[in-house]
Amino acid sequence: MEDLPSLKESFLRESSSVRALHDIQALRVKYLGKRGIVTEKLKALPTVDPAQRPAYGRAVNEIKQYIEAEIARIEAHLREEEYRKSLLSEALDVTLPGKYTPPGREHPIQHVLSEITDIFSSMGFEVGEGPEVELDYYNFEALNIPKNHPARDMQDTFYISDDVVLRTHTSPVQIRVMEMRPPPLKVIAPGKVYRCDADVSHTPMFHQVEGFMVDTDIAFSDLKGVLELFIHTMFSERTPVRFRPSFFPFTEPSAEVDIGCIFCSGNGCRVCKQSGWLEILGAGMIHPKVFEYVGYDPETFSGFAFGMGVERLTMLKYGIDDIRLFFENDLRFLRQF
Ligand code: 2U9
Repeated sequence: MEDLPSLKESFLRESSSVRALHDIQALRVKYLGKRGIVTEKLKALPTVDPAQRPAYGRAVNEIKQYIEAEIARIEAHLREEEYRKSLLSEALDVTLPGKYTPPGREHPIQHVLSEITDIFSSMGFEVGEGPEVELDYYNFEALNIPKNHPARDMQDTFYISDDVVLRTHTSPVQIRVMEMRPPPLKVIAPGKVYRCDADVSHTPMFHQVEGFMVDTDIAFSDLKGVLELFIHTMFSERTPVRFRPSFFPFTEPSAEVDIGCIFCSGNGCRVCKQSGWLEILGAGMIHPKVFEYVGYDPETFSGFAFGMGVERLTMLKYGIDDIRLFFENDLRFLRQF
């Protein structure tokens, strides 16, 4: 009984010097823990003189309750203080400027591809799609490109196996469309194509837009009308257009299409190699053999087809002299468009 006041006193002294939450925990263990001073006093209760035991028990319990309440009060105070400090140290200044993430933009090739697609869509052409890993049959055979044709050489074509290739043009898409649907048809096939070639004007992968139209009575004049309208929309209404005879296995007759040089207005410069003209398209009337492969009667139907390389067109449109710039992802180059 006698040492109970000094117990309270020592607790008061120690608790007044508590500054942090871990100190309060130590104090709790010291006084109220399993072997704490107050706990030991309660454990000693049976050894106390039975006459004094109730008074002793009450006194110890009173001290216990007092210490419990004090510890809870100090702990709450410390927690509150800690919270206040964290509010100050972790304060967020919502008025500071954010970190700038520049928005991405369309790649120039994708931009020109969309431009081409939009022009043909406005003329009523549908957009067709097909596999980039293609059967030799669709890529060559059905397009009247015979087994001994140089385009089939390993030097020019990526072979996956004897009869599977990476498509070298998007024409197989058009064969697949014709196999599935009867005329009349007006379809363009934009997409990636692959050729085993690499220099300033060739990359192993590039983009093409090919297109065709089949119906009864389609004439070369229809081809001229469609391509002239395309060129005049893509470049300018005043751009001169010229058709030159050419050869493709899948068209007969065939033509290459030139526009008056947009850099020197036809006077002759470095880009047009002093000729005044730039070649931008290949085209022709679909070969009767191709119609036979897809099961169309060449006596009933006729059609035209054309093809263009998107990288080449983009280079001409923006005066770019190295095709590899499109694939290096140098932002200084890409930001100019
Ligand atoms: C079918 C029948 C005929 C598509 C054509 C061209 C001419 C042509 C090249 C231009 C540059 C491809 O990117 S390039 O190397 N294309 O010259 N393409 S006629 O003829 C077809 C297509 C599909 C069924």
